[in-house]
Amino acid sequence: MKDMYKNGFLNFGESYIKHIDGKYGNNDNKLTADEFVKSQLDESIQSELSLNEQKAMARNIFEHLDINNNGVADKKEVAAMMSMFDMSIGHNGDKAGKIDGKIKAVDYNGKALNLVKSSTEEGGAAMDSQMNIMYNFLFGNN
Ligand SMILES: [Ca+2]
Ligand SMILES: [Ca+2]
Repeated sequence: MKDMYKNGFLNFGESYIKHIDGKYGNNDNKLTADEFVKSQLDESIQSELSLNEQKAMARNIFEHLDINNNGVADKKEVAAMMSMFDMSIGHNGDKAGKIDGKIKAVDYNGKALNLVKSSTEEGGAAMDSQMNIMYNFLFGNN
């Protein structure tokens, strides 16, 4: 069960990075902050925000996404964030087997921004700790 869940999100993370890096980046299979920000500006639907606000928000999301702070989001980090959102909307992993084909990077991008939109300093800290919990749950401590 846990492996199916984990692999579903890992596959998603891999295709997410491929999609974003291929469309907005240099196609080296590494997702940087700049590439992520570009994708968010293009694919998100937060039109009521100014461009600078959207950029700042996307950068903020990336900082949470990049758990080990190496400047690159890898598939495990994307998997941890995706599973965190999955938990928060109450799927509890029962749809893990289907997640790969059914959720597109575009949907995920919109969702990510919506969830972070109202976040405060405490919201950001809570997100970091949730990300760490999910990461450790899926991949252990290393
Ligand atoms: Ca890249
Ligand atoms: Ca990283």
